[in-house]
Amino acid sequence: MAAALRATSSAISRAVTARTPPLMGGARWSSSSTWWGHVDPAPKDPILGVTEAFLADPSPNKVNVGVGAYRDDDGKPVVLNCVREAEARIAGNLNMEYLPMGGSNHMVEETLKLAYGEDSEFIKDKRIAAVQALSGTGACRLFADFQKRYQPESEIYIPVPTWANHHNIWRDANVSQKTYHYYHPESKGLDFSGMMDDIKNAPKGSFFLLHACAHNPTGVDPTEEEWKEISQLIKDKGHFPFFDMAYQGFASGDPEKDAKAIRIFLQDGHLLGISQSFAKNMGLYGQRVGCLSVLCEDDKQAVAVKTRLQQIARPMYSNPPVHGALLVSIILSDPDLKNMWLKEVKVMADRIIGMRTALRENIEKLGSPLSWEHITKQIGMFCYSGLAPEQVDRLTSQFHIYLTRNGRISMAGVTTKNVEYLANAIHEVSKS
Ligand code: IK2
Repeated sequence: MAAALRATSSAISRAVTARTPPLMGGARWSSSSTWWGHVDPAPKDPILGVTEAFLADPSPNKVNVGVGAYRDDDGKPVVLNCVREAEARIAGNLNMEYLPMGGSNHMVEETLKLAYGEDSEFIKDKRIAAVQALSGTGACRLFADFQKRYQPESEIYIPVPTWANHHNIWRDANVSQKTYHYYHPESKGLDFSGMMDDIKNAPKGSFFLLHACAHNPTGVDPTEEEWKEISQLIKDKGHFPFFDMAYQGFASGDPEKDAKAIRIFLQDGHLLGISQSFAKNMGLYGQRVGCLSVLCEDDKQAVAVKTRLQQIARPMYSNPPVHGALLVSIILSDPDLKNMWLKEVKVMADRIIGMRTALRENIEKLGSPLSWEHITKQIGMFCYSGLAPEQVDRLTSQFHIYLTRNGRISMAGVTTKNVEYLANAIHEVSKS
């Protein structure tokens, strides 16, 4: 028995040694080296680093329009009333058991209705492989890993610009990346012809990452007509559309309207993937609730894909967290709570739309000769101001206003109290 155990343990040890990679940078361990001496500090995250700098600034005038997290008109984080109500309902009634690897089936079922439509034939026909994910980031990452595993030669086409983390996600999943034209700096709108050319010229069967609504960072979305043309061309070229929908409800105030692009693609008969997040539209940022879905050819394929998604999740985090998923499933399945949620989403979207008008009017009132029309034309949480990195630096050093260096202003951080100050600072740095 002891000999058998010894043999097993040395076999395990040999197997582990064989899998252990050499140390980074070509260095191998020696008695004089340290384990982590070759590790350099990572560069600051371009978005989260802004919040760190804001927090460290003692100025009483400081303004944070960096991170895309909703604030009320007093600049305070918001917990929605529907969420408070759902929390009250579950208080004391819960055990803390693990969810299955694919998360809460109830939450996933309700979430799919938001993206695919309440009466979607694809839901009825069980053609959608879907799992709960660690918010939108986790859904994108799970998909990227799935793509690498089952379409290992494929590339992902990412818009320029995009949410900076998209690049990290597909890079870490080892999927090679290409870009497509999206934003037109002169018009501060969509570069539709550039985008169409890139879709046309991409090798057949490429993957395209599309922002379903409220594009981050530009706030520029294609019109319905443009989406129809994009969908048709992606279909003709045999590409795979993957929608990142982190802001459903935040563009128009109505989650149904904001799903328009996806519905057009569904009508056109695409097979597609969708990442959904409840960070913004339900204010569940830190709860990390989201969903990854892949529309398949039939129910059998959907089962296979779902089990593979679960298999990818298992060694990373086993199963997703339960609390936020419960809140989402309670809110979406109770008609009163759902109505309350829809109203609250609209309040958030409308406050942002109101702040766009106020910011533009305040800058124009100061006599700026530049055009600021794009502030009110763009939609969603962000305004892509067109300010250059040096102008952003001045906003921060002179006025204690914090934003990403690409000139993106999170409109969620603009309030009736700071809008005049912000407008004045933007006018000052854009004058010369
Ligand atoms: N996809 C997009 C396009 C996003 O904008 C986000 C959230 N970004 O918010 C931070 C910021 O840009 O200031 C996500 C996905 C992922 O969000 P989450 O993982 O929180 O659901």
